[in-house]
Amino acid sequence: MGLSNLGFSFWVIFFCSFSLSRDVVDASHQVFSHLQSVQASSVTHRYRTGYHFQPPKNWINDPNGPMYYNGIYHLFYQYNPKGAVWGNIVWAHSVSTDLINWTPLDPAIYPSKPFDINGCWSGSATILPGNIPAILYTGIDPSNRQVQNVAYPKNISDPMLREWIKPDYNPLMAPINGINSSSFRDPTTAWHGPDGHWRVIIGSKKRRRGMAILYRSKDFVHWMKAKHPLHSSKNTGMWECPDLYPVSISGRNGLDPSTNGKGIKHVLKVSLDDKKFEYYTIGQYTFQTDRYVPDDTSADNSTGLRYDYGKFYASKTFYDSGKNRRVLWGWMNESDSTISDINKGWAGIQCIPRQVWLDFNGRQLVQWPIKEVESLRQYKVQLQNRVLANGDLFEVKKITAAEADIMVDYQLGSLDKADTFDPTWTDPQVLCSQKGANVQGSIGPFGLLVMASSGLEEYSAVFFRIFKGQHKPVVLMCSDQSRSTLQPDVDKTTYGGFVDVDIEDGKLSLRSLIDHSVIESFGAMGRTCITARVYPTIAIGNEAHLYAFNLGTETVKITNLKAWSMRKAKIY
Ligand code: DQQ
Repeated sequence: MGLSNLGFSFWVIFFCSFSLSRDVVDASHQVFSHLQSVQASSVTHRYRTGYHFQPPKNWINDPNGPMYYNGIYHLFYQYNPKGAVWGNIVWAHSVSTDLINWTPLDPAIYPSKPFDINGCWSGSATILPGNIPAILYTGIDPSNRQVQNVAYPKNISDPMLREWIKPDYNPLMAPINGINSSSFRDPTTAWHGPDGHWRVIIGSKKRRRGMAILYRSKDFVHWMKAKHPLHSSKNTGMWECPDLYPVSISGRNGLDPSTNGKGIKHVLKVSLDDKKFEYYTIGQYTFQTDRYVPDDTSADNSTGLRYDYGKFYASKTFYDSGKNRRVLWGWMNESDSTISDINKGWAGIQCIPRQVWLDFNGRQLVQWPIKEVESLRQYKVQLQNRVLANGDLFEVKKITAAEADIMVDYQLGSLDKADTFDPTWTDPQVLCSQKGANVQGSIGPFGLLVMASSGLEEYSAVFFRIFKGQHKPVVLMCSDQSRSTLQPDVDKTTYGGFVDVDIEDGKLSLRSLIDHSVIESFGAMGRTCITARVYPTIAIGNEAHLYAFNLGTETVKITNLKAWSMRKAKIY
């Protein structure tokens, strides 16, 4: 089926000869004032994506105000119209009917009034009664205070909602009564309670305590700060882009933000400004007290659950009433240097939107790329029942390996043979860094080498290791970028996450969406997700290859492998 064996010795020589490099994860958007308006002289296409969302040029960060309105999806995002580093931020705007192909429009919200003259930062959309969309966003005022504003479509009968107006009664919320004016931002979608009052939370902190400040309103115009935050957690630092939403304890359907009651849990996600990653908890939100209490199965700090254990930040969900699902967007920053971004003329992409729902065990979320992405699948290769012994490697041929969707189902042998898990191994990222793709184990490492050069001088490895835990097998998923490029000036951090899945039957799966400089991977049908950005120098375009491998001493079987070449999406 278009697959052939590469010799074991060849593979081992290259695979075992690399050393790990662990760079520091960069800041989400550092301020380079002198570079903010440096125009891109030209746009380099080399690492541009084929089907992940990105504009033709310049810097992008957080997805803002995603919504489904009258049959059209709207995506706004933080955008610098003047250059490829963060600055001059406006809300760029694109529309779509399938969340995959997009039509760009003019920026919807940009600095023009005293309450946002120094910046239009992140926020969310709420559909008000009467089917009126409203956007709440953070404005930066003339004193550089962060304030919360509202904007409405100028013409509700324009299906594209091109123009937005900002009422003069803005700002709705100002940092008074002890709120830190530089740590008060990113309003969520509002929801209303049985008392008919609206609620919204704003990200903030008090000293090192991260918090979600709660406001209430009867009319969406006058807002009152509640006495206590909806939730806070010590030593977590500033909470950016909070997101609170209900999930059903049974089934995958999404819920309107105001749903609560029996059979419903809530999710609170926060983006940690200090760490540049996010965590979420599953918990109970009580309308009557307006308090959110995480379940004791969810760690409420930076060791907690993550949507994605790789490059993924400032995410936001919305309820897609058209398809009755909850959809997650996240920003994927670059892993190269600022100077490379200026030379490329662009920086930042958005993830493939993911449907999210509560796992049947109630302990975590499950995420899966929205079905619509499958419309881009073209040529397919498939193979079944392929056994991989220790050191085996084979190439998945005939597809465009730089623009692909690949799904692999594994059948493992006896789990008794697994190496013993040391309970002091609490940090999966450290474990993946210490036990990279070249470190032999019993069950694993096995997985995929993606964006690989034919001589394996360059590749990224997405793989699993299985350990014998005290009560059940421990599954570790890693994305190892240490050999992803010959370029020195790139963050090659190895990422990792544990996978909370029952594998007593020996079944495990991996899916990767590969798109030139992106590897978005989903372990165990979306129970653990890891995204990496890579910049190969050899494994580019047709020189990129895809391999399946096993370096564990135990044999693993690929029961089913499907891989598709992906078509480019129409994005601009
Ligand atoms: N990005 C926005 C802020 C937000 C941060 C500014 C998160 O509103 O807190 O571009 O990446």
